[in-house]
Amino acid sequence: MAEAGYNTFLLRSEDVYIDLLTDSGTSAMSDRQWAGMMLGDEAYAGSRNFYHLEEAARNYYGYRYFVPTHQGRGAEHLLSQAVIKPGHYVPGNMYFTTTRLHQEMAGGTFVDVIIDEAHDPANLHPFKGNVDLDKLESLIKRVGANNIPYVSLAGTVNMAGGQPVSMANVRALRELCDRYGIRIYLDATRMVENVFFIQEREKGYADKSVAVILKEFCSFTDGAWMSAKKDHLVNIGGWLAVNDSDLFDTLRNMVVIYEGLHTYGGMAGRDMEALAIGIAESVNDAHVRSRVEQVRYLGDLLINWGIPIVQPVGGHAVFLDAKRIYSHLSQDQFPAQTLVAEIYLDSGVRSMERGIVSAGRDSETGDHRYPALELTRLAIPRRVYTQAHMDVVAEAVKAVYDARKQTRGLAMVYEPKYLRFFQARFEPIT
Ligand code: P70
Repeated sequence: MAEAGYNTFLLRSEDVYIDLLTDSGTSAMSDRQWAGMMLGDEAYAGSRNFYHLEEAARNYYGYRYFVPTHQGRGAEHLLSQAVIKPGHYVPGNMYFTTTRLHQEMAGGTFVDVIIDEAHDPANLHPFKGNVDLDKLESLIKRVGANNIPYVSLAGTVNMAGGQPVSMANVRALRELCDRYGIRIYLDATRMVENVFFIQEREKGYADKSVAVILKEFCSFTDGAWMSAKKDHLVNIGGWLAVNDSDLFDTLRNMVVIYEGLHTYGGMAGRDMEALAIGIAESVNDAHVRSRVEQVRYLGDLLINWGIPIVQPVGGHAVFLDAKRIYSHLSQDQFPAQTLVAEIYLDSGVRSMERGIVSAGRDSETGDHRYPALELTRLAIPRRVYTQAHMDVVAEAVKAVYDARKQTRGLAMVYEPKYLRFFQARFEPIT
């Protein structure tokens, strides 16, 4: 830990026992996906794998035009540069680190319009990812619809603890945005997991398949971007899809500058084939259920032991409430980062900070942003770990929790300019 500056991003994976740093690019590909890897058509232009991929994305998400990218942030970059102008405001249901940075670098200001319940780890609202339509409408009235290029809507909101958006909410959001002529672009990275919660919790959806609900949800939006490294069960890949043909022209032109030709966007042909197959596998109802229920299994163990976590348990990860666990530490002693380090030291389990370090500094004042949520994330890769691994993780968290009163915080001794959580270094406060 000392060598890694108390930052789990700086560890070598061979020094990790159970790796819950992220569910991104870490899922296991199926036999069918691996078979697809053998069918790579590595032509520079017009690879057959590209057409399979385009067709799969269109089939399951329903958008008209498709642009491949190397991963999610490549798509965020293109969309942000194409539609955000300096002075614009981009409302969204809580920030995501890379998403907000790309929006800011294009000259926009991100405005959080998620419902208040999302900022309270203990609140049991079934759809804590919902947009607060009153907050959004008052922003529109304050800055004018012309200064809002789009609403940045995310399925299962990562920073809120993997919390879903309801169908009722996206439908109402569409109506509001139509009244003002504002577009909605969806971060579909974990939208399949969002759909599982709609199927489970929202009236009228219990008998509909994940695939059917997904298509309905997307129909209320104007386009989407995707980090395929999550829902789509691949190690690398992403895409952007929109309904507007002029915007598509712009994006398809930009992709050749930053990612690669518009028929590969930074992916190898074999990667596109594995991704096309992964899209179809991702909407299998039994798969999604077992995935989310594994996360819930871990969460329920911790809840039963009285350990404070974000509830309801989210789709891709269990989020520990470091603010409550280390209530004796101030937020600038980095409670969530401290918890990350302690869990690793106890058991070699790797997790990730999602609190003040991740939130970064205010671009105007230069001060830390102090987010209400100070969380440690245990993200579960798909199709990788067993229930026995979850038991080991739960026991590690319990051991660290039991020793909480003796635990001291950290000081940040190195801070990079962008996305500091990836490379920052810390030392224990003595
Ligand atoms: C994670 C990963 C990536 C991600 C995401 C959402 C909702 C876009 C992206 C970007 C990886 C990560 C990224 C930044 C900080 C920590 C970890 N999330 N939207 O572990 O996609 O990584 O493919 O460029 O969750 O949550 P990509």
